[in-house]
Amino acid sequence: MGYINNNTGYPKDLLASRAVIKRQNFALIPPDGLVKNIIPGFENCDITILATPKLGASFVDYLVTMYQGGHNLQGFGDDGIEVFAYVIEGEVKVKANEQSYDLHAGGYIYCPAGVKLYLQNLVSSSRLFLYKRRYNPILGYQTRVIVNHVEQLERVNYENMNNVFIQDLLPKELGFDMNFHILTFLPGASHGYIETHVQEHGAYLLNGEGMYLLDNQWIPVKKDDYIFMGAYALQACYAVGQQPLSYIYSKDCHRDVN
Ligand code: UGY
Ligand code: MN
Repeated sequence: MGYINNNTGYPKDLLASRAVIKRQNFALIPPDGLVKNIIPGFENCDITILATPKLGASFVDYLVTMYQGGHNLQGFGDDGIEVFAYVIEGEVKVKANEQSYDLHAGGYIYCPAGVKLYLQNLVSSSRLFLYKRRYNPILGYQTRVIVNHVEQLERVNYENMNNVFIQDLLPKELGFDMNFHILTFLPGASHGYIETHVQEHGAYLLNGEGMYLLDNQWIPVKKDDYIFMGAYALQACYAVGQQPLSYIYSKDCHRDVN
């Protein structure tokens, strides 16, 4: 008979499988659990390492607090490694390709693989969201240093919703193998559906609070939380409270899967 397991003689499980295959596919890291690390090159800075390949990410995210005189004059980044920095608060001088720029909160810089990023804090304390990843090149296309401020970016309705907005921080060009975006949900707004996709995200919550669905688990989230969403992590959220919920996040793009 088709519903009898031939090996044991017991009936097959027809309504649910008892198999368990569990892989960590997301992480929520609130600020109270963060630990401080020392990383060569960062002087007078506290660094917290967030998502890494150990968590399943193809990138590394960091939170950096730079104190008075804090700097990285050795250069962040390496051959083959692209880097990105976003100023959460404070003011820093950044330098890439011998050009310097002063960035305050909302300012950001992208450096292509092989271009080092130099950082110098200009005030008593600044906080940065940092990212690095091995660049995936394609023939005939390049990236370049991008320096900008989120106030300069167009804010467009996200997927035809009038209460969710997106800003693209990097050019939508084939040379770029990832982008950074800021999504903003007005109170009560939500994703239009539960996303299921191969791309990964590292997200830092800039404002507000909400409920985030991660692999079918609803979790309360708020400003200063960090979320890693691995490939295929189910994901959606809605904003609660009086303020918009917004977060900056990375997303790999423009490449086929090997
Ligand atoms: O671009 C995205 O995939 C984005 N909407 N994901 C997310 O907000 N979790
Ligand atoms: Mn997504």
